[in-house]
Amino acid sequence: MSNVTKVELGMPAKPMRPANNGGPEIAQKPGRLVVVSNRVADVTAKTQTGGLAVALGDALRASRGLWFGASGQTSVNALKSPPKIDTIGEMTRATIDLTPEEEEGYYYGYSNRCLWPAFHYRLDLARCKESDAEIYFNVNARFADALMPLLLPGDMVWVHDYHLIPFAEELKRRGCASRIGFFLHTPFPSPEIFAAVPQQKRLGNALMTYDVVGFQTSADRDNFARYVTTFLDGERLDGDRLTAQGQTTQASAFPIGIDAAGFVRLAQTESAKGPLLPFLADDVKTIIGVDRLDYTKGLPERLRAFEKLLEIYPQHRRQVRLVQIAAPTREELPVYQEIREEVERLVGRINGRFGDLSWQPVTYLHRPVPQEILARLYRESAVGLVTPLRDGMNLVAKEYIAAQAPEDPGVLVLSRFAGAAEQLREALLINPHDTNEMARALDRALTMPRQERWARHNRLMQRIETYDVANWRDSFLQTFAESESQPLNLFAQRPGAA
Ligand code: ADQ
Repeated sequence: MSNVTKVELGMPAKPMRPANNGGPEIAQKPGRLVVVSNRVADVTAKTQTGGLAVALGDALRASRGLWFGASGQTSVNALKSPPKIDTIGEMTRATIDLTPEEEEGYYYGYSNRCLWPAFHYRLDLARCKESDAEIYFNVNARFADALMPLLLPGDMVWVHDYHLIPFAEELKRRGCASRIGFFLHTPFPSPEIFAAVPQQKRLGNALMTYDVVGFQTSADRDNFARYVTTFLDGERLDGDRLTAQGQTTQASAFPIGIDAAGFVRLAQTESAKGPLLPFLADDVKTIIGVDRLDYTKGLPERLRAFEKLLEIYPQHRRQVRLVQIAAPTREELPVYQEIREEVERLVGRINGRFGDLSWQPVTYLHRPVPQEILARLYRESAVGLVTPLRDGMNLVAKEYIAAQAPEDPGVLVLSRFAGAAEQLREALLINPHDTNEMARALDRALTMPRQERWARHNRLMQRIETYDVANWRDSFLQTFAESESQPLNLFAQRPGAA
């Protein structure tokens, strides 16, 4: 089962190189890597926790590259201020501040009130205001103005995520001849959903100006291809190439992974320290959930499924607990305040309904938790419960698998609507909208014989180790290195473009 074919996953049947056994391949390629993302990871932090930040940081150091993005600070003078440039060892970091109006319109407004919900199939929550869209396109143009003087011939510019869809078009409009690639960390929704975004043509055409466009899954890539053929009058060429409006791009799936070997080491080291908390030392089995507190993550659905488990399988009462770690996120937006209230109301209801003086069914923490603690919690938990309504990939599912003790592993219960479900087929796959199905899957996970747990975990682990974060990076960079920079077709119909 570890041989995942190209047809199934839209990625090479063999990994680009064995996992985690050498430096990034970019080291042998000419030209610098330039990473562009909304926020720049703190590459000076003594302990880097994000696998993504470490993987990109390694590639940037190997090519003496540059990481460019917003600083996370706002300033009323931002429009007049040049980028702040720091040299950090062998790489450079360049950041710019946003004005408060830009942060509101570009980040909270268009990116997180329009694109984030729309890409997660939540058109009911999508507020795509034209005034926010203008600020979004203008911030992308300003980012391009700031980056242009810092680019060198031969650079490969790798742009990340939905905040920066128009970035390649803006760079090329300014005469940039570098190859420019894009990776979307969220799902790409079905064409009918994407076409409901008022600025869809402008965004779709902008994506076509990239030389490579990467998606998390083959389903996302196929959605984009269908959008291009149906709504942009484009064509699907051989391989993964698409053409529309005089632009041709390579659109492929590159499923993101974790630093699997690093996570295994972390979980092993931490587990040697004994039970994390006294309450985890008892015989009660733990179901663990770890998420940003986002409405896409299916937290109310998860809590209702746990409640249903206690309701229809009374034998699990006092024998199981749910530990839910929910990190605060985008709290300025009212919809995030509402989801928090709903989650906290459900936690209170379940604890009030089923708990007693010696057993609390749900332990809920509304804060981020350090990775070493997470690794230990995963390892001590009999079930990892990952129930997004939609998710680009979901790295928590992969971290849970990596943290298990191989001889006595826990069971992953995973939403079919997480990108990770395309790869992690030996998890118990569930529909997060079906409370009864989830409750049954939880019962099955809690009572699964050790031999079956072992067999499932073994296969999942092989896949996670093979398709780790370094493999994701190197696969993308290899495709990117083989691509050619396509010039901007200035005669194309570009709705809304200046
Ligand atoms: P996210 O939506 O943030 O990322 P996810 O992949 O689940 O989602 O998590 C990213 C990281 O955050 C994981 O390493 C996880 O451990 C950490 N994390 C989550 N909750 C935490 C908590 N309470 N405390 C501490 N750490 C926590 C977006 C997309 C995903 C995609 C990633 C990477 O939405 O679908 O998998 O990018 O491409």
